[in-house]
Amino acid sequence: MSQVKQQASRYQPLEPALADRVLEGVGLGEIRDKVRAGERLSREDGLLLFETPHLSAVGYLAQQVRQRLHGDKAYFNYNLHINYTNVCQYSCKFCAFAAKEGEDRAYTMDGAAVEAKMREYADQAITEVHMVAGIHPNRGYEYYLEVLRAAKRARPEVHVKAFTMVEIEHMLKISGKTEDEVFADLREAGLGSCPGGGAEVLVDRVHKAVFREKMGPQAWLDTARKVQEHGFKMNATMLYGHIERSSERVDHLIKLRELQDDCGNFMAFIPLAFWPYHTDLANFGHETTGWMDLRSIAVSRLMLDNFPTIKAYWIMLTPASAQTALAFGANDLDGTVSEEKITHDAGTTAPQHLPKDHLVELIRAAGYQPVQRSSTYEELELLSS
Ligand code: V47
Repeated sequence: MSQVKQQASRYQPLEPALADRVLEGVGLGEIRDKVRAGERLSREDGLLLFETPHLSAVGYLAQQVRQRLHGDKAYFNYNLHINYTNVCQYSCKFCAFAAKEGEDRAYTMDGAAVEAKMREYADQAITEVHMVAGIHPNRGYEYYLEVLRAAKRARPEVHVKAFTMVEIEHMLKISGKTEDEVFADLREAGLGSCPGGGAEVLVDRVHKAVFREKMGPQAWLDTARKVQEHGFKMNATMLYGHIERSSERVDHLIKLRELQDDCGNFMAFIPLAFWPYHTDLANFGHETTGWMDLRSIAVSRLMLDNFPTIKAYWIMLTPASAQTALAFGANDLDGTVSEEKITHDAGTTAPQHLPKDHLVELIRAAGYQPVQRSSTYEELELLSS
């Protein structure tokens, strides 16, 4: 932990007249004016922000918005991941986690195993468990309720953030129940909110090329609408750094922004950096660069004017880049995590776990005030800067 301890230097915005001249000089004067006025950015603005070589100017603009919304605060939570099965009926090209039944690396946790895993962490003050997994072809609707109930049995006070839109759509299909009944079952079993995975890139070309068997863009959006209309809060993600184009990233962000206008129950947006190892894109892909990571954070902050939080997920960004992202528009580092498998199977160099003290030090060293939050962004503990 000591290597992150250093003199904190607070975010210092450029002197406005100087910033004006720089932004004008690099062709971002019009976007600057819109950002200052709180005006919505257009598709063309988004494209320019992804294409301009002046990344620091994009970061500066994103920081104006981040500071306006959150001041000096940077959030994290105390959580645990449980990926309860890697058996999956789909074969998405970007995924190294999924296995087929009978493979040596295939595993499936039943309710008792989930409960036991939660109890292993009994001495830790976790407030959230994040549960996502493969779509097991031979487990029925009751299995999803069983893993939920098991987590709650072990730790009733812990918020369960579980099931991406892919699992929710699957449950709606296989349950033989109405939409209202399924959401009532999930609520009764203890579902707190939904994570943002499975969206990948909400564009048909990318869907066909890399995850064609799984739900497509419109189905993801329709399911997210259902979740929100049934009163659940959720997150949204974008998996970037593989075959997608800048224009497709912008389209993805605009689709999310429109849905948020309609429903308003998205809490956070999380750009997910693609890790290529052991995936079907391993030969094509390479790790994302720091440049791409910071730009994705910054452009998301600028385009998603109706999302309160932009999360820098350190498991995918690495702790160093996630910390830097706090000065490029991000206001949240996710949490302590532990036991994450999806990104580690794909070769992330990030550790499995960061202790709370380490997250706090990362935030402090970047000049921000650490705030431990709940899953739904209530402030639980304000630590000193
Ligand atoms: O849905 C799969 C992505 C997602 C790879 O909502 C990959 O708070 C990188 O959604 N390289 C799961 N990414 C993770 C996720 C998430 C994480 C943290 C917080 C939240 C939240 C959500 O990971 C999957 C998929 O989009 N993914 N394979 C890969 N090789």
